[in-house]
Amino acid sequence: MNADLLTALQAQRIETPSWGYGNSGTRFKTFAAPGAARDIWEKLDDAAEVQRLTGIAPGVALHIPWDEVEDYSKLKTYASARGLHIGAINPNVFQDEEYKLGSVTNPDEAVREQATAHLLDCVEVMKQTGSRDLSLWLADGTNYAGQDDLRARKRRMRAGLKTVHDALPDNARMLVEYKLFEPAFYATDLFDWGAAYSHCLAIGEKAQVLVDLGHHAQGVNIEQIVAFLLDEGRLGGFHFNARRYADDDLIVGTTNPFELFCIYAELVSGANSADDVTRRTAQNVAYMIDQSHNIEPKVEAMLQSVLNCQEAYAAALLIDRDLLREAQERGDVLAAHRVLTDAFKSDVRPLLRELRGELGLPLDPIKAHRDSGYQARVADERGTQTGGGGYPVREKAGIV
Ligand code: LRH
Ligand code: MN
Repeated sequence: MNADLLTALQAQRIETPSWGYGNSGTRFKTFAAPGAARDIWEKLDDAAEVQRLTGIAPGVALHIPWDEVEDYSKLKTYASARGLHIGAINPNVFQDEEYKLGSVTNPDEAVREQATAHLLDCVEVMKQTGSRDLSLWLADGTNYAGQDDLRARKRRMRAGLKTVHDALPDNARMLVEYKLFEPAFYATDLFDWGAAYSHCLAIGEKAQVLVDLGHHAQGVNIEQIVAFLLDEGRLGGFHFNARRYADDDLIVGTTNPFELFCIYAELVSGANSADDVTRRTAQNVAYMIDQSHNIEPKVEAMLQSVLNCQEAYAAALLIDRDLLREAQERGDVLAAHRVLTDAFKSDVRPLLRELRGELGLPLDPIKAHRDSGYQARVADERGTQTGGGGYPVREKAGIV
């Protein structure tokens, strides 16, 4: 295998989300999965299984307070004992009653202070876990025209983000995640890449944009947003998942594998750029998965997700960049397009088996996971925790 290819594939890193290992669902139902992780310790055990089988997923993102513990240094030790490290810290200012009308954008100053205090608490958690990234998604928005002053909310947002930005330790970053809608259904305060980007420019160098693949309107060209933000030096990271309709949070690469390939193609192009800012930005992108596995076995779903990212990256690395540039420069539209589709259509699985062989990893991680009996063992040890979520069943809701 060509040395550069081997080096690039060995250096690939995909961070898995703690919340992807636990029970999760929709507003209709959360089905209880046998052996689903019940707390952060079991979520780290499951992440260790994914890392054992892939070698490219040592980072685990936390969500606070879902993963809150007394002693984060104990959590850090528990993770490193399993070949893992604690990755991005995700605050949560979207579940407390006070946040109905917003968190840092709330008309009520006391609520804004409460939200900012939680975000600053998460900065303290970063210091204890040694995390580089504070990953911020804010559900803030409105449901009806006139409900609140949209420009006033924009200014409150910027002030809140600025306060947190300025509290970040050196070498830390805040990743600003945008989303078109849900749970707000009229206006979301961080509604698209442009809103996130302009806030990042205004609040400081440590602020970068996070692209969640499920947070765009239908038909949006996500790889173009990626190329733009890379070239601006403001692409901080991804929440990888897949969707057909809205924020479906399905396994990455399952609904539109060509889109995932094109995103990786822009990242490989950025990493090979002669422009220092673009190249450094590409080399510092945080690749994170953000999914909810409502019907799939959680660990195998996460494993499949990491492998889908590995395959998309491997194919993007096979793009003949000189041939592509030549065709682009002479305006040979279809020849240029075929350079990309030839790489996309190449079967990278033999190459990845060779890579795993060289790294002493199982050649077929899914088969190795199934043969390991891991799922049956944790189902036996952990049992089945009652699912939740969804509308109260008719009786309890007193609906006759
Ligand atoms: C919001 C989101 C955000 C997370 C949540 C679990 O839709 O993508 O990144 O906090 O999912
Ligand atoms: Mn997300």
